[in-house]
Amino acid sequence: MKTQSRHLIGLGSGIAAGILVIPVACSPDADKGKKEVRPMNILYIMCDDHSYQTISAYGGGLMDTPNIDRIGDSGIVFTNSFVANSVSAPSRACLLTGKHSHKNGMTDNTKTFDGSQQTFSKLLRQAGYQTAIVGKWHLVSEPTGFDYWNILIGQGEYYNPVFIDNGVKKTVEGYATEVTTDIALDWLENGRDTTKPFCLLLHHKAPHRTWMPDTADLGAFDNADIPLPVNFYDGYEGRPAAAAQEMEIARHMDLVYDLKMADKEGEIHTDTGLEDYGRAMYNRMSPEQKKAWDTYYDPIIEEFKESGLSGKELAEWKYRRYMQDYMSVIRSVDRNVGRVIDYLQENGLWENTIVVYTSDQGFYMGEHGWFDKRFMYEESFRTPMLVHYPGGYQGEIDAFVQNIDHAPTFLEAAGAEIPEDIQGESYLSFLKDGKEPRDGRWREALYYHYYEYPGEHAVRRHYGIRTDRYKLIHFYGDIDSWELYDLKEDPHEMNNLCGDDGYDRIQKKLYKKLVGLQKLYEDTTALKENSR
Ligand code: SGN
Ligand code: CA
Repeated sequence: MKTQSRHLIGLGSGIAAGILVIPVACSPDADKGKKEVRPMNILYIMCDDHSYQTISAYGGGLMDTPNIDRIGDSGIVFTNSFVANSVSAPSRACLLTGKHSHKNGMTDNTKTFDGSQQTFSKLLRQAGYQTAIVGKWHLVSEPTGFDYWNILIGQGEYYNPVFIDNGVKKTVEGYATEVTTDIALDWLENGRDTTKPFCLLLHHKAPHRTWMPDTADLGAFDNADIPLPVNFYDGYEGRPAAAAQEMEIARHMDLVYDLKMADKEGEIHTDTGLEDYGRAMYNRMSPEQKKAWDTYYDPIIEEFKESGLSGKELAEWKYRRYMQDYMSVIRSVDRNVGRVIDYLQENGLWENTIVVYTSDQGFYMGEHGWFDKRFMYEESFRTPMLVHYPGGYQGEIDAFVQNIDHAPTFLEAAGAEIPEDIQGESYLSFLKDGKEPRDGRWREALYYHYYEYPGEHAVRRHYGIRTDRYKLIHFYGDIDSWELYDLKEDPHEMNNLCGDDGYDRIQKKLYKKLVGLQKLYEDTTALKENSR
């Protein structure tokens, strides 16, 4: 493991275990020199489906995200951040519990989260924090362990979304990313108890499907250079599960629903069953919102109708429109992250608040010809993760971190005990001084397990292990196949090396490690599937 330092800034002597030592302003003479010890606040910003490819701090070159980058500029850009199960509700359960899906019970999006179990928000509360969650929740059961919650229903809506404000439903006029930010800022300004440290989870619905931009951002990427990924035309040779998915831009992305071609004449029809939903989401808009929307999309719809595109031309047109919409949605996310950072800075909170920016999983930006996520392949397994830790390390960290690590990190930062049954590891030491936690015995391999099949997009159940160079995956169920990748030679994961004589020794070694992790995490389902 190597870390790459941009520059190490002086560590204040008061920074220890995430505890900020603030000199007491008006203390009586007898107390002179005494310090008030107060844990840092925590602001965890998580977007839904935000790919690292569309964050400029990760150097993707697709677009600029100056505000998200501010978090990394003053702190750490984690270049190897991953999830344990690349789909929303499971990812959120991993975050809250610090445990893999088989331990927290939330294995897929169809389950209901058991809110009676241990979560870091409950433990932070016991440690004296005020806790809040605003935005996408997606765990079906009511939030527990939060002093304040104001959440979207299910996936939520982009326009005029309905929130459940501590149990009461309210439709809020406006665009989801703006509105969610407004609610969070209002809580910071008026709702929180300033005598306590806070932990606020700010969960945006954006940029989830169907990537509806704010009217303010329509057309922002009309002239952008959006190159086709090198493996856009993947034929999936040697990868039966990849061949069997239903998330191809060319074949499964709906013209009306996903690409907003809901023409007023009703002449464009699609056969995915999603057309009506596409028209319904437009109908949620106010007359002013519709006007701005139509001004932008109507000419595109007309041009599309006249073009008569088909085959590769149509696939590439779809890809480009998808990316333009997706990036326009991110533009609003970035602007709103900027509003939050400004608020913290203007109110003296930036110096005592840990700020995390991440996503519930990664997303395909046309790699392998796909949108969506779920696979253990790099683009959906990885997430962006940028962390500002006041007075802490500044630079890039390339050690493996995973979403089960946030819970123990926040607990350690709060000075609270980390329960034995938490499976993640605290990355606090990286934040403080860039050093590997556990005296250099940090994890060398990651474990992953995805369960949602049969299900939307038809991605088969699979589990696997990733080391710094290799990845071994086992798809199981109606497709039973092992895949092995050499990420150094084949970063796009096109060449399944399973069964290749030259890699026999490596495969055996990885398999042994995989079993070791399954035993460590007690994933009995996977252990049984290994030899079935
Ligand atoms: C919705 C989407 C899917 C997406 C899942 C899960 N379909 O069902 O494309 O994979 O959410 O996403 S949609 O027709 O409703 O848009 S997740 O991020 O919440 O896990
Ligand atoms: Ca998601």
